[in-house]
Amino acid sequence: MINMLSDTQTLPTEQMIEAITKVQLGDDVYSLDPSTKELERLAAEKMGKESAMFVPSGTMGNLCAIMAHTDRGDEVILEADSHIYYYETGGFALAGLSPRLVIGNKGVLDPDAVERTLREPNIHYPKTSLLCIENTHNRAGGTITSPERTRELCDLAHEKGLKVHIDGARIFNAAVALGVNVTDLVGPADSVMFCLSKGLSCPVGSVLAGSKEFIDKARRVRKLLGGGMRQVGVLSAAGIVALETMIERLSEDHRNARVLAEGLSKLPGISIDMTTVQTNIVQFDVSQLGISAREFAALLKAQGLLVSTRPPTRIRMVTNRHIESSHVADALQIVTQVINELN
Ligand code: TLP
Repeated sequence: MINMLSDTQTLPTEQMIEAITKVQLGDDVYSLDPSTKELERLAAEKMGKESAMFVPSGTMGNLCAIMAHTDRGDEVILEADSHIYYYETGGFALAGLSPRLVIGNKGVLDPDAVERTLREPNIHYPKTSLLCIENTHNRAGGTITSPERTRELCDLAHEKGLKVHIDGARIFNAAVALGVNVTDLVGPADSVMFCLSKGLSCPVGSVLAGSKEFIDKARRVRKLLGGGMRQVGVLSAAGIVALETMIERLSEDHRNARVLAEGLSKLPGISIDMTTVQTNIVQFDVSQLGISAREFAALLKAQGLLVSTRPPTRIRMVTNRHIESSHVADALQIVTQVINELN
């Protein structure tokens, strides 16, 4: 099987497994787990933030962030197709928040559009206290919000009294693709969550970073959500290896995604917006083939290619460290064969 379901499919590297077996452990709820402390120190340093906290998932990291930044009843501004809104089981509702959606341009928010949603304080309106940015943007196909745009959005939000959280599940993909330091992408924001368990190949885990005061608050929220973990060094040990060894190689995933997208763009019946192919995600539409995404994915699976669907008619393929250029060629051959059999 060629598995392009997601970069979450990556397995730990040998170096990670070795680190996991040798790690010294303690109870992290009592702040006694040395490698978790080291991972959090390293992550905070990489993000240019005061403090950081390990969390079991990106979803929990985002929820800890939004709950630590807001009060019940507040309004949160989200991109309309954002992961937090779309795929996190409405966690903001648990926090008693109301979402205000702004449609971005291929996932990238426009400061003018955000400004138009902001209202003067008035007894009829909820207090708008948080803006979330997703970088890279998953449902838009791995698109990047630039450092300049991030700065503009953060300046606007701060001027209006809002905090800014970045869902940076794949922030290192954005930094590597742009050839910038990750701090250029997260510096102006109040908090960032990034995932260790995607392209960086860890089995489990994400990190939330921000000011010390914010992380202290988020730690209480993590405990509330049941995310206080004990000998979690077995996971943090892999996270340290990820931050030390797995970032730069993401460019290979980007190169493979580009080759894949170029190949797909030449196939009949496939419609792909090449401008969205900026990192390791490739999305395309199969409606011209007169078939649904689910049916198309089932045909690919029968030939040995796993992809995810964006119903009703879009397919997503994600490159990761287990996908080599020969797999890209094989995947293209499978897609071609399925299309030929449809005609
Ligand atoms: N994304 C997963 C699925 O949930 C769709 C994937 O396969 O892409 N933010 C963004 C932008 C994400 O893409 C994801 C995961 C998360 C947050 C949540 O991370 P986890 O899965 O660790 O809760």
